[in-house]
Amino acid sequence: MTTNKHVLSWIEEMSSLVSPEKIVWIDGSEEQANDLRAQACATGELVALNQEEYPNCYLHRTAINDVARVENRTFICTRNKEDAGTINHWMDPTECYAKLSKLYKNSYRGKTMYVIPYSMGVVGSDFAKIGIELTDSIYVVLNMLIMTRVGKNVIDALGDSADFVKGLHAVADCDEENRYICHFPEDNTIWSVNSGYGGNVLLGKKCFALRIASYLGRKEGWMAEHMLILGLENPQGEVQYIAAAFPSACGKTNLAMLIPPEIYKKAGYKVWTVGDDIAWIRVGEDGRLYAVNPENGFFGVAPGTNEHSNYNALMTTKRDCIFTNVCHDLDNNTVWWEDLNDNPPTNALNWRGEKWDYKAYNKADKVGTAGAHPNSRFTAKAENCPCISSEFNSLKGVPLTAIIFGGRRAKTAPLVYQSRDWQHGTFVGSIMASETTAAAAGKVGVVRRDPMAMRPFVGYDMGDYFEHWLNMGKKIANPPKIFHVNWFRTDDAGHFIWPGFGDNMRVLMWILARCAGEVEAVETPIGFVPKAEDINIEGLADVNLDTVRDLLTVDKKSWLEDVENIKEFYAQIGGRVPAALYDELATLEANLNK
Ligand code: OXD
Ligand code: MN
Repeated sequence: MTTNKHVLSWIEEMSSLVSPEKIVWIDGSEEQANDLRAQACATGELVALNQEEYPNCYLHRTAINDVARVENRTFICTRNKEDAGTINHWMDPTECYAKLSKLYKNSYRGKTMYVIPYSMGVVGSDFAKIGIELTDSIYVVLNMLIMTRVGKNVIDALGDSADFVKGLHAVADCDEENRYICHFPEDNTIWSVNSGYGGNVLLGKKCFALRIASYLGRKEGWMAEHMLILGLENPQGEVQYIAAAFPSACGKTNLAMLIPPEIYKKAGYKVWTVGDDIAWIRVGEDGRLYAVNPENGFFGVAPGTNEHSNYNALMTTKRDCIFTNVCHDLDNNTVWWEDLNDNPPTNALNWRGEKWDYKAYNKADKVGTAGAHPNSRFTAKAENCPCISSEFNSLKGVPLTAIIFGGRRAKTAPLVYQSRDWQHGTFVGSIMASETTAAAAGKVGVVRRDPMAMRPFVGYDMGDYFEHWLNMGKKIANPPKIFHVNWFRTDDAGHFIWPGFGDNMRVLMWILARCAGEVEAVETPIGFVPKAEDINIEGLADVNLDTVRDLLTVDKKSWLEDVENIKEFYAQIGGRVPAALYDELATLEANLNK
């Protein structure tokens, strides 16, 4: 497929380590993909679903001990420990290569090495970056074919260059004790071993498009962010683009694909999806920020996805889709997950592949009793999404009018507030906090600080990352305005107050009105909040003006508690937190004490 000597010698070196029986290049063709699907079905790695209802759709189950990203086994391996920062786990690169080499040794014996040349971003655009993943898993190949742009044109675009990310993956024994997801940003290299779960093994996604890319972005003057991108079209046909960062499983895919409430739909508003997880952002010639989604598909959380919460995502999964760890309805040979509908299958296998009794389902023990694992996924093609943006394949990206940060806070953060400027907006991003979810292994429901939703994904020191944000601000003549939202405030009984989902558009409309200078706001110690009457609640049954007032309150006491927590967090990040952010923290504290 190539004569590129950098590529060939690296493959040679890796294959002498892992000892495959043979090497197969993935060319992106439908014939080859069909062949691989047939092989995977023959071995049970995939189950072909009812092809009438779900054409070209398959089910896969991972190992039971391998169902989520593993942050405690994810390492940034820079030569100087300080460059990885205190938030990341660090290993010395020489030590790490040696340690993992032992685990890789002969791990492909009797297996095929698949070589996947892929591009993050449209091949040939200024944004695009190339990677090659070596893997022993057909499941990984088939997922990469959906999530990235794969094939000969990628290798042609690479030419003789050595500028590609080298990814080595082995499911090996899937041994939890020896599972490692290691990044060597200084070598453009990713090594992942003993896992078969998406976030750990689809190396183009979190590993490359966030951890390695954030490192490259700092070096080269651009940004790699954990953000969805959506376009909001008004009745005149003008589209404004918004990028938004939320921690894992806070509804990024739902927001990216939202269906406007009736009042807006009738008036002719539309929402278009550019991306649901990752944004690569550069400064354009006009001094605005331009964003692309470097992925080519969606790796979405299945449970909770239904006709009402995310009709567009559901439609996207109806063809050419790989489902992972969902419930298998044996009567219809289809799939099911919690909250898909009220008709759980009575003759089904759960995510572990065991006979499942839907009556035993207990919300408090989802992992134990649910039909689908709470972090079960669909891998679906972006082109199958009914609301995919016409700019999805744009070479220059879409201009950003607003950036939104959000978290899952039961009490502190109001429904929405606007930062005063880029520096303050960077501060607002740096203090983001949320409750942990099932997307990463570990405890669920604990509040943790998650700056820009990038805590698990920055490939270098977090303080340096903040500095990079501030430096980018200096290069943007027309910066987007920065906001913070919280859809998850609860009442004293623990119920969500704001309806969320499509109704979040009402908040987006205020945000765009602010960006256009069309609406006033109230200055508070934390930034600008809306006047309650400026959030359009027409047609909402359970929300009145008092509810909105309540959602917009800034409780000084809980914010002052937060300030103490932020101080601790900044101290934990260490000496590289920029002075400008400490100034913002001091201003916040002084404002709250006024
Ligand atoms: C994801 C995540 O899978 O953030 O997108 O965990
Ligand atoms: Mn994500």
